[in-house]
Amino acid sequence: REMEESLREGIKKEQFSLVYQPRYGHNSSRIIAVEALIRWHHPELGLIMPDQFISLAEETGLIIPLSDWVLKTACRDAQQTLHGLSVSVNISAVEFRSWQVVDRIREALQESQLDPARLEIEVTENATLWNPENSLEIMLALKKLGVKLLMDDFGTGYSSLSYLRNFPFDGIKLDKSFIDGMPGSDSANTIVENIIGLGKAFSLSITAEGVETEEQLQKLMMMECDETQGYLISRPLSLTALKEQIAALD
Ligand code: G
Ligand code: G
Ligand code: MN
Ligand code: NA
Repeated sequence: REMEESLREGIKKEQFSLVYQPRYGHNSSRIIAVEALIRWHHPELGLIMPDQFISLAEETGLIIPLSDWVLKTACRDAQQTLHGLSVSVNISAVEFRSWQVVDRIREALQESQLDPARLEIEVTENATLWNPENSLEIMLALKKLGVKLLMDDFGTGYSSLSYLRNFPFDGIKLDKSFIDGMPGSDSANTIVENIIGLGKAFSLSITAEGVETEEQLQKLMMMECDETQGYLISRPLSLTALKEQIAALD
């Protein structure tokens, strides 16, 4: 396919950049971490968002070199520029079908000299479904490296929190679809409040994703949600814009 060829070429020529979306702590005045999100700058087509090429990368195996570039760039930026902040990287479920993922993450850490405790790996629950025993072993090996594990898009799949408890996750990111219904929908409020409560019972940090309004933020703070992320607080930013933002907050 034509798109596959241009993705292959894009990887070779490094036509990508990362933007970073801040994640804020409970009182939402402090950035505690940033999520790395990839962008493709195609020479003819211009800016291409990940929704339009990640699944192709997964199907073709190009996700491996692409994700290696993301890991290395994010670790380097965190080590050289984002002092004190954690950085999270999205790793595709397909990458969790192979032990290679452990070596690849170890290599990115070694190359950048980043403290492993500052790297967070975001995976969707699909990563646990392919071969639960195998993926559990892989996740335990990642924990041994010292990185953190976050379950992304929580609530969109089939796992219950008790199932999740069998995997060594440090936190969950509550999917935007739940936050969208807040605070108007009683059922959305109830679901979010219960997930926050169960998460706390299992010592998982809870991030609410896709927070867009002040009302949602107030409600989440009342529910003692640990962390928030969303356009209300900040859109994803270039490294330069992020640095300015951090400096302005100091
Ligand atoms: O940045 P944006 O909101 O457009 O991201 C859309 C989707 O692409 C999200 O589900 C996000 O997790 C995914 N995504 C963004 N960057 C990466 C990446 O570097 N690797 C993988 N595997 N997925 C990514
Ligand atoms: O699947 P994942 O959680 O990694 O996806 C993150 C995606 O959500 C990114 O594409 C990011 O740009 C997007 N995003 C982050 N905050 C908001 C928000 O407040 N509203 C909307 N609509 N999208 C958001
Ligand atoms: Mn994510
Ligand atoms: Na998510």
